[in-house]
Amino acid sequence: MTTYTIINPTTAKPVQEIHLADIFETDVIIEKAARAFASWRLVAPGDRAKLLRKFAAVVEAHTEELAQLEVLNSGHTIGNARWEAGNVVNVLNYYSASPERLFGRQIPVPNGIDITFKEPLGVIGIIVPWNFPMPIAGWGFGPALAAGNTVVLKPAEVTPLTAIRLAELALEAGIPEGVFNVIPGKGSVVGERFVTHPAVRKIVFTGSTTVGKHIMQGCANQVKRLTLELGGKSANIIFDDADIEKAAANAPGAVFDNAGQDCCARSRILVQKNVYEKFMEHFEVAVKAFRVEDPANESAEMGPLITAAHLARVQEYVPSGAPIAFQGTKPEGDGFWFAPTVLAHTNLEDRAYREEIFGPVVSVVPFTDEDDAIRIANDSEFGLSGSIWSRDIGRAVRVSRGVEAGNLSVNSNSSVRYWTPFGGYKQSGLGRELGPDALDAFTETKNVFFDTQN
Ligand code: TAP
Repeated sequence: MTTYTIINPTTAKPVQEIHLADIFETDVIIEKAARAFASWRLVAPGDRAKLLRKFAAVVEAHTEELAQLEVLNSGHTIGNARWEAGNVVNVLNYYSASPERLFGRQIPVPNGIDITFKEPLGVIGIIVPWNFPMPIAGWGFGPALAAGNTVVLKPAEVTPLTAIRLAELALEAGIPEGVFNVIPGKGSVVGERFVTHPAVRKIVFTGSTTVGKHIMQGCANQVKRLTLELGGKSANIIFDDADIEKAAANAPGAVFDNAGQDCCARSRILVQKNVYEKFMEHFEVAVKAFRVEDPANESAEMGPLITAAHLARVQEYVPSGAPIAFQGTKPEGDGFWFAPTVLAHTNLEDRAYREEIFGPVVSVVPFTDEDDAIRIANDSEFGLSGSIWSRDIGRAVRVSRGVEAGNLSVNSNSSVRYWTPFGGYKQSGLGRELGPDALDAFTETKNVFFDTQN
């Protein structure tokens, strides 16, 4: 029997042993989900809606428990962890409206009537990374269940605790046995099996671009449906006409939130040359004031990195001699701590500038004008998120249209709103999650023609 020892990233101490499923156990659960599909898809739309609302209510009643579990397992700040549990509630409530609104179309055709139906796919395999265990799981299972699919979900090996609890809460809410299944295990075992098992009709994968490409190749064998949410190296673009103090005060949160372990982290800050010095002065004050501390403290703004191995990886991006402009603080002692670090690059071929570090490290680069800003922002294989700070509405519109990224904010660093579509350009992903159209990714369109001439 294979197990994994969960380590609390704040203390580096073991928390719990988790059994990792092998391929046979995975198959048994996939087959159970396939059987449950036959009845779940037939649950009347109003009843499925009620069950999802009940599931949301039960999760809401356990918000604090789930949040504390995420602090323990993932080192998330308690404020973030409460938001994350709340996001699952919101997503379930939002998509509970969908079963009763899963409309097809009646399309005018000669000699008959033509109707489209939105039909569920079957078993959906959701593969979740360790950086946002609850929200990323919910963005998949909320709309998937609403559309009438059943779900097998593999949490990241290192962060399974909240997903395991969510599956228990689903049963408590009355979601039938077999409809929502969480299978803790290795990506190379459970995740791979989702790709190869013919009963799994779609994969929703969030994680690294490297593993995403591998999964995409595997899905090709069965022309398996696939949504990919992958890496990022997003630009935070600050123009000279912006509120520089505000942009600088907000910039640490835009990249150091969740210790930079955020696919939407604005890990490249592009500042117009003539306000570069002013921005850096204010930014330094904000970075040094950013509270990196025990994530269980209500005042914490940043906690530790997820594992010792990840800490070592992040450290490699900041070798001695790295162009450090300034750094924030970190606690002493155990735990996987890395101080917020600001790099002022002159060489834009540096690994630290081009690659996704997934830690609290940001690069700051000057630019001359709008075209230069767009050119630098787009000079990346990624295209997930980003911000534009300017008081000039025309400029904000032009630059928003020019930047190749799926989710942009003007005079704000927010990325995720469950009401709006989320996903990446280029190697940041394929398809969109959330928003009003999410069920399109969990249904097939069936077209039926009725001949009225016979
Ligand atoms: P990965 O190493 O890619 O792992 C993600 C998930 O895939 C884990 O559950 C992992 O299992 C599993 N996996 C690994 N190898 C697999 C395989 N061969 N077949 C099937 N599944 C496999 O990523 P990570 O380090 O956990 O997460 C960080 C990455 O996720 C970053 O690049 C980040 O940008 C990206 N991310 C993107 C988004 C969006 S929305 N675009 C959101 C969050 C994170 P194990 O845990 O067992 O390895």
